[in-house]
Amino acid sequence: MNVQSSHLQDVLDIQEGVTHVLIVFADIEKYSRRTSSRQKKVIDTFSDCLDKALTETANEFVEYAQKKNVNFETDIIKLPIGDGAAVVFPFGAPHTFHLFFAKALLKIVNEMNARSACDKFVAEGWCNCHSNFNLRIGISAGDGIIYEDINKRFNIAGGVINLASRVVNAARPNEILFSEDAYKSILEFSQDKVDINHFGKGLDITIKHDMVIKVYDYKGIEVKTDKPSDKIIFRDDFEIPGGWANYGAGSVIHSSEYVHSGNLSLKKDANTDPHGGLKILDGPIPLGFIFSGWMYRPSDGGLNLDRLGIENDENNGYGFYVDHRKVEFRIERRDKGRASYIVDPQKINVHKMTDAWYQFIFGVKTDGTLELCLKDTSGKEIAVMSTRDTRYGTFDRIVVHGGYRYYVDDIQIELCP
Ligand SMILES: [Ca+2]
Repeated sequence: MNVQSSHLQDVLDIQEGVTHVLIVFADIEKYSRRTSSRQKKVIDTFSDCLDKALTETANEFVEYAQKKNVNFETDIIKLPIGDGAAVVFPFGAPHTFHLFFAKALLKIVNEMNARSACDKFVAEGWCNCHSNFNLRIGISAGDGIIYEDINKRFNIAGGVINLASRVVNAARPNEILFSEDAYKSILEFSQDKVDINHFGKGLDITIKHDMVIKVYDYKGIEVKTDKPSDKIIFRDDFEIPGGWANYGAGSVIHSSEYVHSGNLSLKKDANTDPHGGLKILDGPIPLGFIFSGWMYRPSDGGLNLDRLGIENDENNGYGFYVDHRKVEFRIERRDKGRASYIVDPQKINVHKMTDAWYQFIFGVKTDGTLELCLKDTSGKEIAVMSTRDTRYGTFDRIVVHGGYRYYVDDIQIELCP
């Protein structure tokens, strides 16, 4: 690490540690919402992004580094703090490294997010299925005190680092906020390199003890963030227990035995069809939606049918089953919870369905057409069926029926355009 930094050693020896610093504080949005195994992956990815952005910054300012005899590799201080990191440019004078670095970092992170597109992440700012993350960035500038910490690494103390952490707390995802000193400094000393029009009007924010500070947002960033599909009206990855009720004499519980994403899925247990579990939606939905998700039945899972339905408060509705013994499937109607067979079963195009996750995509169209497609984990279609029924037209719940035990994960309901 930067214990070999001759520049920082000089700051310690000659200036008693006091020097002008530029600080970029990056904070990962909703970090703690993730499972601990996912948190580790997110931090590793974040660390890679930091390194890439620092390399870009070092390349951009290579002439400056040579002229001033500083080394971006060893002289920049990186500190893991809270749900993110502070990057300190301790070069003794105002400059634009911090802004260049912050912009590069946001760009790298957003390109990475775009490569592993995830609806849940886009909708909620976090997910357990990918290592995507959004950053908030706070920038401060001023005199700080460099010291060697108990790990024998260079560290920083003083108001300027505390201020950076206050500023980042006021930032929104994908936003770069400057402290007042950092804003004034970059305009005064780097006029030729930054456009004043890129800064917003100062905003007063209250920090603790009713103290008010002024911050300025930097608008000169192009961040393309995908808007979540507003057609998705329900989604559950089962990472947060609760919200599901038992139906009849069956039970559903959050379980870590088999998962498609994260650490938990929903386990159907305790009794056979129609008993099971249910989730009441936020409001009633009409015809014209796609219900999709993943299911898994272990070969020692007992009774054979995985069976889901979309129903109303009288348990009238539509659904389907996958029969593991016969390796067949079929669309069905539910009349007061009892299954009515409106189409013949068909063979699934594999020898067995147990011990592997498979995806179901169940479309309920506005004209009463019901379509079911099953896919294996590689995305290959292994079963397709369609039929039509117009008896029911409004639904308000997802019901887990069938034999026990099997597992459901990553389900969603998307309204058709
Ligand atoms: Ca899950």
